[in-house]
This record gives sequence, structure tokens and C-alpha cells, in this order.
Amino acid sequence: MAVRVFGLPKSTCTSRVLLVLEELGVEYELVPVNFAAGEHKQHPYLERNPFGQLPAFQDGDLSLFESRVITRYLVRKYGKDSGLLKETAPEEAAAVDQWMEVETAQFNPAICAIVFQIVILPIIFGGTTDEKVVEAQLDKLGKVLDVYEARLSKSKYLAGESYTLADIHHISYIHYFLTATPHASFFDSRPHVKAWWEAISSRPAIAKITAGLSFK
Ligand code: GS8
Repeated sequence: MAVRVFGLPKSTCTSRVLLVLEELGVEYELVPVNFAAGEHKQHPYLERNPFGQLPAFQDGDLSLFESRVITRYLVRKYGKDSGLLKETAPEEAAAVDQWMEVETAQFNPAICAIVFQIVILPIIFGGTTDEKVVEAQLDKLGKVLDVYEARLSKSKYLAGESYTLADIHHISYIHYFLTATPHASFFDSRPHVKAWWEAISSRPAIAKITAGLSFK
């Protein structure tokens, strides 16, 4: 039976998982969750993800939540030879781990807050963008991207010369940031970051999933 992902194509965390499934060529079923009706906050969805968030995941008897944990599982189970975690050499695997952690701890909090304020809050919740929050988080994101610019001037991808899970984990939020906020210059003005984005966003597995990342 195909693995099942419970979520929505427009959800950044759901699409993080879908990107990896597409990259590995693993057959899957996307089971839609009725977000507007609050299905993710109710039984039985809460048994799949007790935090009431998208996505959740099932592979046979294994049930998982947390998108970045699901992606790692997928690579270990279905993509041992993919090189996406570089687990054949501890030093290389550590570089992948390091940049995955940077995405989670440094990059995601800033870009997630900006995309929430500019895209999700007004469109989904009918709220008003708090420009002060946007400004503060843009400042943080700029500092993180300066570190990326320095790193990517030395290697084509974050964890070295090949594409890894560390790169994939960034795609969903950058896609929203570039297509739905007026701040694309944050990426365009940093030539190595820009070249990295062009390399990772032009992979064939990407287009199908990023096409679903829209609130329009
Ligand atoms: C975050 C999940 C999340 O925030 C992960 O899986 O990576 N660390 C978790 N999901 C959002 C949708 S993001 O696309 C969500 O479900 N938000 C609704 C809520 O928090 O109530």
C-alpha cells in the first residue's frame, strides 16, 4: 500500500514531505484534511498528530508527525542511495544535519513569521498584517541570508557540492516568500543565494509541488 500523507498541498509543512516523496519517486496518497472546518483539531485527526497540525503520515503500522522527521524517515527507508542525507560518511552527514538544524532554528522562524503576516493572516484569517513584525523578521532573515551567502560562495549547496535534504527543507517557504510577498530582493540581491535558489527550484520533482503552494 502507498504511504499516506494527511495534509494539504498549500501547506508548507505538508509540501516539505511531498517534495521528498516526489524527489525519491515514492508512490503516495495525499489525504486532504478539512482545515477550514477545523478537522485537524478534532478526533480522529488528533490521534495522528496530537498537536493538531498538518501534516501527519502513515506507512503501514508506522504513524508519524513533524514534517522534518517524516522526510528523514523517507530518505532512510526509500532513498538510501539518494545521497539526500549523505549517511555513508559521518562528516558529510553532520554537514547535512547542521544545515537542517539551521533551517529549523534560524531560517524558519523568521520566514514563517513573514509569510504568516503577509500571506496567511490576511487571506485565511481575515486579519491585518503587522508591519512592525514584518520589519523585525525581515531584519532577522537578512542576517540569516548573509550567513547563507557566505556559505554558498564556498559550496553549490548548503551541505556541500550535492543536493540534500537540507536544501529541500527550505523550498516551500522560499516559494511563498518570492511569489506572494514584495520582498524578493532579499534573495535576488545575494548572488550566491540567488544561484542556489535557481538550482534547487529548477529540479523536475519540484514544479508539481510548488504549483500547489498558493492561497489564491
Ligand atoms: C509544524 C506544523 C505546522 O505548523 C511540522 O510538521 O514541521 N513543526 C511542524 N503546520 C501548520 C500548517 S504549515 O503548513 C498547521 O497545521 N497550523 C495550524 C495550527 O498550528 O493550528
